[in-house]
Amino acid sequence: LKRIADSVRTVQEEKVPWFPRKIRDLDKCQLLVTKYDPDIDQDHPGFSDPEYRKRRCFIAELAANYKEGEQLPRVEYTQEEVATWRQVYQNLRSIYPDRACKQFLDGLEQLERECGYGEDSIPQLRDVSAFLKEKTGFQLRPVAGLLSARDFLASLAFRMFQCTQYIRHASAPMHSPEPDCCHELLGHIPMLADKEFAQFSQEIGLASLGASDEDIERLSTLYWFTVEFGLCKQDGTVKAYGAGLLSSYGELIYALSNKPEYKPFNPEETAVQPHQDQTFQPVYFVSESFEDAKLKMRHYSSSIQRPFQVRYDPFTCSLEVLDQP
Ligand code: TIH
Ligand code: FE2
Repeated sequence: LKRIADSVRTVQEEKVPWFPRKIRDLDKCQLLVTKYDPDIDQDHPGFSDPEYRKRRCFIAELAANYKEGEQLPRVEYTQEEVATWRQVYQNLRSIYPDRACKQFLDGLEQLERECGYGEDSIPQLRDVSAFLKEKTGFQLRPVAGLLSARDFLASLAFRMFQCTQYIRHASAPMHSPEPDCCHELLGHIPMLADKEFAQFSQEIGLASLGASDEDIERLSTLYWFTVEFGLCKQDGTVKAYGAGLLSSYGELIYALSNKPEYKPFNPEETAVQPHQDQTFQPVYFVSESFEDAKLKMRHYSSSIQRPFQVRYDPFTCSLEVLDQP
């Protein structure tokens, strides 16, 4: 009888994709997606700029060689890179007060006061990671480019956020089809300094561990329309909380104009909304509030079928995997 039970169990375990159980395992969560590569993609603004491509390779190397527990690499940014940052910062900073949600503005003000944020220099991941760790327990690690959804989401389960460190090409500061340090530092970091949002992010990560490819696809679509492109109501008006909006001057203006379509955030529907990442989104999802988005997402996540449960142990920064009775 025991042998039969064991074999049933093995069959079941084989169906569960590998997932990280401790923070060190994130060294194995580095599968990149080659998309918008300045070395391959002719439409990339850096394609015909060999200097830019060389620089990108250098910064990608730093990330590729990084191992958990090491100090985060510092990058000495060039004057041209800082000039791009300055332009992005100045333009966005001037429109945040009317368009960004409260949590974002609060986080950004703290970063400006306590972490050296400003238009004159590009913040270093090492300093930002230390800041976030104190605020919400989130930490950063460098990543060489666009990560696969499964690896990216898995790291969130450990309150680890994988950040690119190179900057967008100087010729296209107002919108980038791929993540860069402007997107990470201006779009994501201020939100990750908010406790409730940090919890929301970690919960998406926990729901993704060992999930089927289909469930990963749905979760990453939910992530896309919330963490990246989410809007929410605050004091009777619609504000942005999505990082893809908060790091793109062009799309932040567009998203809060009367041009795009708005739909109410509802995970079952949002999870299957087709989307693209080349240009502005045609549709955005609006949450009633953060609290509402969090509760709806939690309800959705609990409906995902997995033959085990996971619990994050903050003392050891590792996962406990519990078999369902
Ligand atoms: N479009 C964003 C920007 O211009 O900063 C970057 C990205 C958001 C989501 C994917 S890439
Ligand atoms: Fe992002």
